[in-house]
Amino acid sequence: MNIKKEEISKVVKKAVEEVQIVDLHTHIFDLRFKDLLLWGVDDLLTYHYLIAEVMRLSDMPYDELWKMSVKDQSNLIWKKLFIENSPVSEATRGVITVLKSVGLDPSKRDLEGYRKFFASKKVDEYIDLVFKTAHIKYVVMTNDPFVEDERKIWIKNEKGDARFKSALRIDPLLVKWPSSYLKLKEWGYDVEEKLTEKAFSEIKRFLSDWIDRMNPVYMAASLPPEFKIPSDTETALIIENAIIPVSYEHNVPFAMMIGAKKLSNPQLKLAGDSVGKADINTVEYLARMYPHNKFLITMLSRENQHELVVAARKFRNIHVFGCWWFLNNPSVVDEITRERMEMLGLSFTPQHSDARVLDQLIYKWDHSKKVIEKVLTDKYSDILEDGWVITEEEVKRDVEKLFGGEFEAFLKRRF
Ligand code: RAT
Ligand code: ZN
Repeated sequence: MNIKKEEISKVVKKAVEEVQIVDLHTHIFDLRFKDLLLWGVDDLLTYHYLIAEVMRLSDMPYDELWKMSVKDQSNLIWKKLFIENSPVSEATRGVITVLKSVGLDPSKRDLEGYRKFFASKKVDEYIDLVFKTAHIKYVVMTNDPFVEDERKIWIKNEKGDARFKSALRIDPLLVKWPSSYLKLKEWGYDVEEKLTEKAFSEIKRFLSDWIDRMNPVYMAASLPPEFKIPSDTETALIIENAIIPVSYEHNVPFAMMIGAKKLSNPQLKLAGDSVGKADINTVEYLARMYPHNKFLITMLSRENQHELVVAARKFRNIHVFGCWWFLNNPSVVDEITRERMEMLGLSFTPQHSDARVLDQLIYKWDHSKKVIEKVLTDKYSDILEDGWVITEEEVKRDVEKLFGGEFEAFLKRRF
């Protein structure tokens, strides 16, 4: 049945509320990875986004912060960002959304009480609760074989939880070759620092071995603003001579997350990365030169968004995803999602959560869904105004595409 104009917002709201989400980029882990899975109020409060915010209000030496226990850091953040100031930033608001959604009362401002609640939970049951509350079908993790704590679990080849799929993350291979080649050597690959044909074939063997082991949804790397291909940098050479052929051969797309300026303030550690505008020509070059390869692309700088959408219109082997990191704020998500929908229709994935703490799945999706719902309602309203008709099933279909369906369809395509 066709939807009446005045009912469109209600129908979209329901469809967005109920959709089962594919979260295509997170940093959470299944239970095999034990302590690498972060959850609960102290992990929420010590999220690196909040570390950056709290240090703006303090003259404490950075070293002192890093010497503190997680609990003490969390106490400090609670006091400074929630009690001495109102939690109006996106990352502080997120903590409140989580507390409310799991049945706690944010108006009590009772950090100890919240801690008791989480201490009483069993992690496996809590995973179920979070996935149910956030309507998650499955998440894609970030799995870096160069991280020893992860590697030792992968090489056991244990079966994981099907709701957690893997992504083979290869930043060290691409951006730290002069040290990471030593690791490859240690693991039995016949490489030297010099990038010879032999080295490329050994890197390909390394990637294939890890693809066989992890069965990843994609390979991925975070790349700096100055990332440029073609060029004679190690990053460019390894991508063109090893990643591209392996990605094609295994039909595992290459996800490029471009524009992260690593450790702009090293004292802040993980919280110290910044952003820079990157060169869209690199993205277009790869899509043009390798039309049979598939690329998942997100860019960090707001200034890159328009040209990225245009590039995606030109190259069907680019799938644009997410409002990444510093863009994951309602005002910016709204702008970018409109821009993308106006030029790509439904052929993109508006958001991923980037959750580092399990519970963040709840707030990241709650906040983004509200914005995406608004954008979609406006777009439907415009065409209904001009006489188009839409059924409830069509709204459901469209919403499913935006929250994972289109991504899955892209994974299945072979160009
Ligand atoms: O958003 C974040 O938490 C960043 O620190 C990064 O992890 C980024 O998302 C990445 O995947 O490199
Ligand atoms: Zn991330």
